[in-house]
Amino acid sequence: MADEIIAVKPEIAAKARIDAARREAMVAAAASDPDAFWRAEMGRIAWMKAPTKIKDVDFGATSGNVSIKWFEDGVLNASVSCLDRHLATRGDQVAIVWEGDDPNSDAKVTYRELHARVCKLANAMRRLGVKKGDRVCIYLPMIVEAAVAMLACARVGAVHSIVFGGFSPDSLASRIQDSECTLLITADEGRRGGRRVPLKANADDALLTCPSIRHVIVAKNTGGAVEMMEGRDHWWEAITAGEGTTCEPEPMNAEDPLFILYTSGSTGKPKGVLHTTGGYMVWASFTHENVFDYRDGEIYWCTADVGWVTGHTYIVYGPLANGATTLMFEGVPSWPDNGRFWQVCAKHKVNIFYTAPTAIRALMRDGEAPVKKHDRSSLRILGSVGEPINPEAWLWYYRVVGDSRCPIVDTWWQTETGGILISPLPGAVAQKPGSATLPLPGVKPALVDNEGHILDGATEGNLVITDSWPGQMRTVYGDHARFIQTYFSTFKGMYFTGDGARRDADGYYWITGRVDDVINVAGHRMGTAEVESALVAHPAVAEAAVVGMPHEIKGQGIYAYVTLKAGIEATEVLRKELVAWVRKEIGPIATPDAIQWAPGLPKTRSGKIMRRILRKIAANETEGLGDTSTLADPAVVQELIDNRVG
Ligand code: 6R9
Repeated sequence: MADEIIAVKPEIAAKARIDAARREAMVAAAASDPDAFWRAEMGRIAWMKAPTKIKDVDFGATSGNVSIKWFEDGVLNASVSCLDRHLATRGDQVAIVWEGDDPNSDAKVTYRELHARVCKLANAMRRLGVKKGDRVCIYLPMIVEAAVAMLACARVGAVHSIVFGGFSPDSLASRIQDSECTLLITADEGRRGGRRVPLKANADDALLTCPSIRHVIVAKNTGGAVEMMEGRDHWWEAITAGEGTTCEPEPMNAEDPLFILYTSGSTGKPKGVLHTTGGYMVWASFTHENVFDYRDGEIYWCTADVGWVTGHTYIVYGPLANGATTLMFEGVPSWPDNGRFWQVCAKHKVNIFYTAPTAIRALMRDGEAPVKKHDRSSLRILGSVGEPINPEAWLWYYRVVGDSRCPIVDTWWQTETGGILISPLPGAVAQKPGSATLPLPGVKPALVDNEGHILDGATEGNLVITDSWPGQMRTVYGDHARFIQTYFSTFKGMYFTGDGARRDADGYYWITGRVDDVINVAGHRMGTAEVESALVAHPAVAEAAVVGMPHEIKGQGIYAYVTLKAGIEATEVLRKELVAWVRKEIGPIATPDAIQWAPGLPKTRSGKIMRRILRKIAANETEGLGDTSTLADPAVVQELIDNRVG
């Protein structure tokens, strides 16, 4: 069956920033003279000293070392691009619309107010001794203070490391320790779906093992009771009260770090993905403006949390660099009822709406009525991110949410890429439901076989990017060897994404999902190794193997095979205890969906667990298990099939 094609409507192309001809011209310009192309694009952000050098990149094909530099002699401060330069032209324009978890609470913050709040906090941070290059951990809910804290870090040249508010004290502690943060910014409590999240209490737990932290700034959000440690903990209100509303921005080199964000990989602990200032800001601005076809005065809403990269680039840095009005939502799609997203769209007259497939699939279950109840006539562009969107969910999003009027941009990218790399441009590229379509101008994807040979034409393979783009990550914080090993050693001289993809005869990319041991649960990345190490830390567990399994709403669920220590009885009580244990160790997003007791795991004679087999059993695809001849003990497989759970 031919894929459905949704052509660009002429009225959309006519008004779009980029139509098909313009896109083609951009692709050609970026290919023929990349330096000239990016020299022109770098003007979209504010520089204290404009760069003269554009690109200096080595993917290590022959040198074995990887070095990525963009705009390397430029000087800037990211907060100036997001705030100061807008004051003269749009000081009274709303920068952030905040919508609370509680439908009766909201707030609007203008560019002028945001600038003042950022400066006050930045001044307080300097007074506490925070200097350029210091690492600051941010563990906040979706409140305006999160954006203020990020920009205040940028103001003083500190490197922020945001930890998602749903992570456990242990997960928070290991991230603080890895980058030796000296300041933590948190809140008393968060709110989500009518419940409270004890952020300060979690932070207190974490800080028992974090000697690098000298100060904690606590925003009052719910007013819930918290303990404050004399000398270490400061209320945000109090510490910023006497500070002035201007603050000298720290001059930063384009290649000075802007932030670290921890993300899961196939092995070991989460890695600190490091982004630098100049290239990241150019990429955030370029992609936000062009992919969403952003127009002055529009209300733009990305439903992500600032704890993930999507929140960094497409709630804060991209929209604010472009002088947009960005909506920040504290709540969840299902509370107080499953029409919340559309109620917020109607209330704030949202023009551009960007969410994740898992949310769409969950809302689809409830039918059209909760959507139709609310006025969505303000919507112009819809976006999707985080995982592959199945054509059925795509079409529901298109027809029901967008009334078949609004183009959908299915944006493929990663924490590592800083911003979108593969996506339709709404006025230029015909959409196919389920495909992220074509690379943005200046992006060079390719598909390679397992030996690294580049494959041509319509084909399927491992997705690599063969040349750099300004928003690319520069290193793994504190471990450049791991950076090279993870991303540039599988296929020499190319950036390996960890994803597999198909390319059709029109050159469209269809991302098929991770080809490594990373699972994508409701758009959140989880390393199977992380969940395994949490499980084996439990005293009853001898061994564990974790794989992803298909899940109707979340895309993938977590399926764990657990071998208990000798003499320990496999009970329902213990199963529940292990589920709660993993939640406590990592956080609720790592909750196992199924735990199967496994007296033995399928291993090769050299002792390697054969995950391919475990994935098939979890997916209930036990017909063609493939070659099992290398197994040390083939009988275990039948045992596991017979006792599959779910
Ligand atoms: C931005 C973000 C990255 C992984 C990535 C891929 C999956 C993201 C996608 C998509 C298919 C899309 N992914 N967007 N798969 N279509 N439009 O999600 O970053 O959390 O680092 O996850 O998510 O597997 O490799 P991150």
